[in-house]
Amino acid sequence: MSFSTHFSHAITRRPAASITRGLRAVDTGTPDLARMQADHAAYIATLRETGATVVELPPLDAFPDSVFVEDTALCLPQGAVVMRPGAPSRLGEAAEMAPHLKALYAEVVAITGPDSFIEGGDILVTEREIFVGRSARTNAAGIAELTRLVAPWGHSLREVITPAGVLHFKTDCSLLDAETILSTTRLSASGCFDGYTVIDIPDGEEAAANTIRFNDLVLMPAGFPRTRDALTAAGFDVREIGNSECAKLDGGMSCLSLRFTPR
Ligand code: CIR
Repeated sequence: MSFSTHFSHAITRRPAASITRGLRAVDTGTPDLARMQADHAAYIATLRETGATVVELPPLDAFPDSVFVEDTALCLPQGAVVMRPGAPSRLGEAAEMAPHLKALYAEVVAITGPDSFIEGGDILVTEREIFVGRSARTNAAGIAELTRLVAPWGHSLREVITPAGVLHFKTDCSLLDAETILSTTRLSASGCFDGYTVIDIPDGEEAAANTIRFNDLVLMPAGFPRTRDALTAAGFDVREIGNSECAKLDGGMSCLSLRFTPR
C-alpha cells in the first residue's frame, strides 16, 4: 500500500468564528461561517467514507486560519515534524497541534530554529521523494532543518520553487497516485515533475489543482467540470466538495487535514 496516498488517520479542526479575519492574498469577500461549516462536515464525511479514523479538533478562535491544519505539521510513516509557519499570526497553531500528534505517534520532532520557517502546504510527499517549495512562507533555513530531521527516517528532500504569487507549492499541484501528479501548467513547465505522469489542469481551472488522494478517493473542489472529467477519465473516483469559502482565504482540499498512518 502506498504510504503517500493511503492513510488510516486524518486530523481536522473545525472552523472558528474568527475565520472571517483569516489571511488572504486578495479580498474577494468575507467567508460565510455556516457555509464553511457545512462544506467542512461534507469533507470529513468523505474522508470517513474510506474507512479512516478522522479526529475532529475543536475551533481555535485565537487563530483565524487554524482550520488549515495541514500547515502545522508534516506526517510521515516514521514520525511527525511540527512546522514553524512563516505567517506570524499562524506560528502558535503548530504548538496547538503537537499534543494531538504525540497522542498518535511514537516520534514527534519539531522545527525550532528561530530563523526557520516552513508550512506544510509547501510540502508534497510522493512515494519516492519529498518536494519542498520555497515560498513567501517557507525559507532556506526551514528546508535545511527539515532535511536534517527526516534524513534518519530515510527521506530525502527536493527543493523546488513555488511559483511567484502562489501561496503554497501544493496550491498548484497534488499527488494522485504513486506516479501521477495533477499540476497547473505554470508549475509543471518548470520541469519539476519530469519522470512522473502529469495530468495538466485545463486553462482557467487553476484553482482545482489542490486536491487530495485519500485512500480510494480523490477529493476536489466543486465547480471545475473539465478537471473533474479529466480525473474521471483517468480512472480516479472523484468526490466534489464545496470550497467557495475556504477559497476566499486561499485554502483548499489539502489544507483541511493532516493525513497519515502512525506506526
Ligand atoms: C493562509 O494564508 O495561511 C491561509 N489563509 C490559507 C492556508 C492554506 N493552506 C494550505 O494551502 N496548506
